[in-house]
Amino acid sequence: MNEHFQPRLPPGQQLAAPNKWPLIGERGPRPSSDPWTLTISGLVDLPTTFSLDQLYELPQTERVLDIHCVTRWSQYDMRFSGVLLSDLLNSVGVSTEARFISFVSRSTRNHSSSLDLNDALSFDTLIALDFNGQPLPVEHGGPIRNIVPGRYFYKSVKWLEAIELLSIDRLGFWEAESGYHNHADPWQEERYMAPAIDRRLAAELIAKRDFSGLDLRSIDCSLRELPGLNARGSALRDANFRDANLANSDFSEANLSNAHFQGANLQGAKFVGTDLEGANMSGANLCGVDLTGAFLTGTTFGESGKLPQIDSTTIIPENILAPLTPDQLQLVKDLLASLA
Ligand SMILES: Nc1nc2c(c(=O)[nH]1)N[C@H]1C(S)=C(S)[C@@H](COP(=O)(O)O)O[C@H]1N2
Ligand SMILES: [Mo]
Repeated sequence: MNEHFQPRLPPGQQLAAPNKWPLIGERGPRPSSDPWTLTISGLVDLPTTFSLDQLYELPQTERVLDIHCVTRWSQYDMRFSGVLLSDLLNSVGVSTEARFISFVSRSTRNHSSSLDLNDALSFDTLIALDFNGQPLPVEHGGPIRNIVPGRYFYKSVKWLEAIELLSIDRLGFWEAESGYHNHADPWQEERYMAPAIDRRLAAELIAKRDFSGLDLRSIDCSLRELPGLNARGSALRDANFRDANLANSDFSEANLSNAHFQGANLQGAKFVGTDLEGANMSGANLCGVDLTGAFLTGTTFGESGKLPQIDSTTIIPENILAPLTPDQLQLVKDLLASLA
């Protein structure tokens, strides 16, 4: 094998179905009757507002690239075109003190994301206007979004309306709210920052078996005895429940994206309305588990030959399965069929 061989799929990612582009996060921009514009301000020589027409009149560049979502799905060969960030920045002149660049969305929650300016430029960041030769669909960030190759897709902001050049970094929405890693390199699996929760607090909560309503991102509960855990409405992104005993636990409405349940005993546990995007349940005991209304984009049920255990009391409604990757969908269908 060529010693420079690099696989195309970053570690921990799964390929989405051909031509499928999942919808993640906000579904639409902040309602406004203002025409779409893109304003570049901050540490620039000539703060400028471009109309959509003006953006289309600038030289258009096409890029075919792979996108990688932090919730573990990837898609190859996405064909975007628009204006190169470097071309836009050259036209306004960047001050020498600028170190960071913040991309700001027309969003009801003031969504934004930032990058080191040198990274943004070295990646050939694109201000995308078109996808597959058509205007970018609104739900995917049309009419204007930035596309950052080489970073998890949360760095690519939908409904882009402002770019600010900064001397000091400003954390974006997901980076501040969800603990998503600010560097976001999929090849290093930089999904989350270090957890904010201290060990003593974690130990107390584990002893009480009550996580309800709390944000305990990346908490380590591997191998723990936690039967009957109350985790209703909690935020447990990236939590580690490998090989834990969670029989009859209640995770209703919890955010469990990228949580690790490999080998866990989940008998009788409730996952009603949970966000399981990117979560992994391979080898878990799912007898009597209720997955009604769960979100399964990028969820893993089995890997490396390790299947979960299910029985006739396991509730996996057909209508939640569509977001699974083709391999995982087949695996779940085979499991369900083996019961019949
Ligand atoms: N304005 C805005 N931009 C956003 C988000 C969002 O919620 N709002 N989500 C981010 C995340 S986490 C991802 S994975 C991608 C999803 O883009 P898509 O819905 O077009 O697949 O958009 C990113 N940009
Ligand atoms: Mo994402």
